[in-house]
Amino acid sequence: MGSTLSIRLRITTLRSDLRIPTSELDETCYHLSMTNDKIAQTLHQLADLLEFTGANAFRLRAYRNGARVIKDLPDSIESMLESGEDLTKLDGIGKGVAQKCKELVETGSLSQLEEILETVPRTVLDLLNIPKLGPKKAAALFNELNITTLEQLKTACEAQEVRALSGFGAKTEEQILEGISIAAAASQRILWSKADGIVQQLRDHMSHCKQVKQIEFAGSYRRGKETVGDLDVLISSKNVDKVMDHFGEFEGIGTVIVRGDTKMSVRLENEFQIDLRVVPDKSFGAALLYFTGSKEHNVIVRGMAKQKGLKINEWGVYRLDDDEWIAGKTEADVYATLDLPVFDPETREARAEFDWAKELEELPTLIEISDVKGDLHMHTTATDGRASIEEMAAAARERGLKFIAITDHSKRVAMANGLDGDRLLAQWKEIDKINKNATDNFLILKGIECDILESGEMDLPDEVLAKADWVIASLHYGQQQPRQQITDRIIGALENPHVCMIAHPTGRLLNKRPPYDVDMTAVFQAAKENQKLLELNASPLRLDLNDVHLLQAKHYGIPIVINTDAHRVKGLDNMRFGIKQARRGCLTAADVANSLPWKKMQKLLKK
Ligand code: DGT
Ligand code: CA
Ligand code: CA
Ligand code: ZN
Repeated sequence: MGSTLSIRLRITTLRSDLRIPTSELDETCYHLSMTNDKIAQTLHQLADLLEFTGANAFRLRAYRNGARVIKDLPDSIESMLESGEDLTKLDGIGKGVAQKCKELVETGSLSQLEEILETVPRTVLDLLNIPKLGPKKAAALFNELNITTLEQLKTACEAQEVRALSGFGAKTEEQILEGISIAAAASQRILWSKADGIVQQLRDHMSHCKQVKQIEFAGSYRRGKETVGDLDVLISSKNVDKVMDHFGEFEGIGTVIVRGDTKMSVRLENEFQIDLRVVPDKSFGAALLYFTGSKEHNVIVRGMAKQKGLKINEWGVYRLDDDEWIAGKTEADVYATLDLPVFDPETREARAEFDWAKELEELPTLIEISDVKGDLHMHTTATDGRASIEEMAAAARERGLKFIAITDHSKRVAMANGLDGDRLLAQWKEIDKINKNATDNFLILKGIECDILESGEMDLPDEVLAKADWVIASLHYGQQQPRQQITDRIIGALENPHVCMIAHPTGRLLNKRPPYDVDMTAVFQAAKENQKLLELNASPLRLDLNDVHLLQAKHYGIPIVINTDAHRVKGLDNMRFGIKQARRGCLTAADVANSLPWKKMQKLLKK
């Protein structure tokens, strides 16, 4: 461990010397770097595909563990290899994984992966998106029934062929059928965080094209929707051809669907679609407004234009009587013709924004990441986290936070080594000690993420919870219970005097698991009555509460706490996804409890 740490430190200092400003890179020799995330993703994909070939489990585990380690590394594999570091010195990286990393960095691909893809089509990976269908079962479907797509699987289930396989049954077949629609949706819409990764790469790629005057990423991505169906890229330029040529060279493009005079659509190798529009500079604002949407927002904008004797489309604003172009260069110009302010893209859903414009002097200032002072949900090595209390605290300080709460799991979550009362009290002693030794005002709260048991009781006794600074209640088990039972469990937790907040209140996992059946109106009422807080979990997989619930909670006057639920140091960076979602819920800093210092935040609670 000691040696790993010293290597990491040395490389960090090395790297800053090595770093070359992107602008200095020659366009022709420039290629997208092989990021740690991309390496990890490729290793995962290799392991997943190997499953279908019946490769031995030990190797698969090595690739998956390696991928996890690489995702957590503070330094890039690429620069480590560049400076001749031996990757196998890192914990959890063996010869095989190190070799794969080298091949990926040097060639941009893996020959083994290419080989497998000749016999196993990539579409089988969609099967892995079916909830409760593990890799082993997915492989059996492929090997024994030759199923390679979700559609084929649906047909086979309907013909009752699946239940005949060993290890399957009528019940499994039913669950698979139910899960297929979730998996189908998952292969169509990607998480915002993933879209954001593509956006950064594409922005970088297009920055090397001199003909690009302005570039913006519109559509649901710009509105910050939690999942994105396709990406809408908008560019202003005088040279459409050169821009489209350069766009066509973006790494990862599988097929060009169409290329016209102003529009070009491509599909990436993973099927994700990108639409590009190239417009003249004087239309950029009009096009940006148009392609940002939402459709509902645009409908109202067009209606207002008509009433003023104007017409709006992606090219500009025109007078209806003589068809004269009057505006279009910026969004502000276009909105101004309707006496409207420039709405934050996250609010353009035709929900509250037009009322605000009518009733308020100024639009509300939505919450920003710099408003956040504390993060009140995170895990450590005591349970399923990967960093110690002190490491999490140091990382939170680096990110400008003033306080955090350590909230490891309670004992019911046995697979995460959840804490019983004794271990928890021991952890709190340690926190007291760390706080005492701190030389700044940074505060670590003694917290717990306590499970709401299937019976409705709390997983830890009241006398333990009473000693906490901060108690989160979560419902991880019994999520299939009927609506009333789940609602009662959550309300029961809200009525417990020691509970401060309900975490991820609807339990959804985007593209993976629908929310549990819960009466949110009853939950809001109980939270209000008991003066409790509700979480906006910032994990890009959860984003729970959703935008509509956030706006409802705001109307009830329930303070929201935006937390990362970090299980590793880097997880703290997920705060920005929570902020996006909060803005979609039209929250201002005043609506968000952890924009207050802890002393003031505490006063929001009855306790
Ligand atoms: P997505 O891609 O499903 O996540 O959602 P959006 O909102 O990005 O939808 P998309 O890609 O179909 O279109 C991007 C924006 O372009 C949309 O928000 C509004 C605008 N737009 C697209 N098609 C139409 C249309 O037929 N009428 C109007 N008024 N606007 C449209
Ligand atoms: Ca879109
Ligand atoms: Ca589109
Ligand atoms: Zn948690």
